Amino acid sequence: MIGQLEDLLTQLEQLREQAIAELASITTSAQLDEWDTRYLGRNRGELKNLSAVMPKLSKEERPVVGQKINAVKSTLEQELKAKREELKQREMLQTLEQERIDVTLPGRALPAGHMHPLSRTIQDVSAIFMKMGFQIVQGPEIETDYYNFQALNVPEDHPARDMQDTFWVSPGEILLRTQTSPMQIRTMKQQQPPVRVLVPGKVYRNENIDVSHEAMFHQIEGLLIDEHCTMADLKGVLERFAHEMFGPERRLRFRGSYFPFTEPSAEVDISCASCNGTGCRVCKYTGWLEILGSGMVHPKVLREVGYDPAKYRGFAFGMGVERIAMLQYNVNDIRLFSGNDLRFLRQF
Ligand code: 2U9
Repeated sequence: MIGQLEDLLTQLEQLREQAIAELASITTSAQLDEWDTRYLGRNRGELKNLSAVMPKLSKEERPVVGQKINAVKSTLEQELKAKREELKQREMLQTLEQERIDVTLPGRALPAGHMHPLSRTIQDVSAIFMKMGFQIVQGPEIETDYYNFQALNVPEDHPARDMQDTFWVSPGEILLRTQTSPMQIRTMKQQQPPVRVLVPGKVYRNENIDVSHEAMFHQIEGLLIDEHCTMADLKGVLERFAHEMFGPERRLRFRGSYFPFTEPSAEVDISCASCNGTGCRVCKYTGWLEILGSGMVHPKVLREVGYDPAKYRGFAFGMGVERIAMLQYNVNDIRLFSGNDLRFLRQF
């Protein structure tokens, strides 16, 4: 039996050496799992196989072999644990290496857009009037006949209705607003004076399209209502606007005109920047460019919204945003603003 014992212990020692030698060449977790099953596996592992002889051993031999088996097992388990840790570290380093980011590479530029020139003009104009205490308000583009015409002193048989060719949603009732004025009516019906509002927005007119006419365009209208408001206030506010918008050297000219919703009414011209008022092609040799319509709010309009015309006066004005932007940026065709041609838009 002694020879057999020696033999068994040698086999166990060889198993240990062989297992450790193999372990050294293992490079992946999958290989390590295989190694684990092969040597330490509870079912058919090599160590388990050698332990199978235990019952056949004598009482004296059993603890000797048992100790050796336990020693080999514990060594292999320790080695396994160390190897697992080593592989984990190595795999982590590999991942880090593969996923390495070169922070010195130049970034990929995102295509950045910018504000539309009309939006910029609306912002520029709004900023000037906001400094003078005007509030910016916006309202519906689909309106009723009442707010767009009747409340503004444009009755059904009034010739002004021929002046503006309207897009009707339901004829005589619902329409696409031809001006932003219906919003001023809404504002006045909601609050008592003083009123100081600026209303930018889209308006619609059934026009023949050409370099200076579109069926959809933008307007900015302003309204101020207070006690003791006069035409001098109107002139002062519009002059201040023109000087901030186009430069302090520009001169203004007020020409008598007619609108149903204002009385008296005036059209406002600005001295031509190209020739400084001496006359050139830009101003058609007049020295002046029309930029605004304006006037004192008609008493009928004040009465319609419930204001007492004996107590309150007001002035109003309106401008076409495209027209202002064309003067501002020297654009010669209104259709460019809604054409969405990037070659045009990128110039702003
Ligand atoms: C209320 C009372 C009066 C607004 C006004 C104009 C004169 C005007 C045109 C400019 C160029 C329209 O875009 S355009 O074609 N506008 O000339 N607009 S006074 O008057 C109002 C508005 C609201 C309650």
